Amino acid sequence: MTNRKRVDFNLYLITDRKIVTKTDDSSLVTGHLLEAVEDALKAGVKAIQLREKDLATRELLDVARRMRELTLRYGAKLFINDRVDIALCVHADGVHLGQHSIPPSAAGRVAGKGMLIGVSTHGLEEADIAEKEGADFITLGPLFPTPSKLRYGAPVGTAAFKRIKEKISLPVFGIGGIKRENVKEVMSAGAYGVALISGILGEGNRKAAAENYLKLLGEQL
Ligand code: TZP
Repeated sequence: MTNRKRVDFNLYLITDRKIVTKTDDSSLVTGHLLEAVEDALKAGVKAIQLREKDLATRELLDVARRMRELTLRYGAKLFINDRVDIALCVHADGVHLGQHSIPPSAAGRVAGKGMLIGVSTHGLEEADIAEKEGADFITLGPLFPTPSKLRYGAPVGTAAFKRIKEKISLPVFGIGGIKRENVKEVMSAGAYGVALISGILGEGNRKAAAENYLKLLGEQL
């Protein structure tokens, strides 16, 4: 089966519980995050990445289990950021690796062929390595300025797509500062899809926002 067949989504929603809820009460945080993700699933989003990097392992496992139940109910794929062990425990569809995670080749050995492997990249060199090491898809960015520039680095701009598309054949998702207004530019630059957090989870009406992105992406096919 080719990569393109397995990566059967073009909108990739990444979680950040801190933009969903302002509460510090940890017993409420998980509920708020699940509710927010469910709004997106109701709109038809088919891929979620659980990315809650600062949660303790037990808490992360608990959220991951509940996120697995939820995504299965809506027929959506679940990816776990960085933690192959958690991904395996909850029977996630995939793992999403960063540049400091174990490399895709090692993740593949642990997780087996069934698990999809996504990798975050910031440019051609990292994209090339990710492909050679067995990634199934990559994210590229930040493309545009994001609220937390320090955390994600300087924007690489959509011009980076051209160089990457010439060299590698993996599906590439644009990430970082994706808004309704720039989806067309990103897709025209050669993206397979878009990955985002605040464009959906930071909106008042999350379901409507997700529907809007799906519609925009449908128009780009
Ligand atoms: N990796 C690169 S930019 C980014 C990540 C996780 C954050 C994307 O957040 P937003 O709100 O969609 O710009």
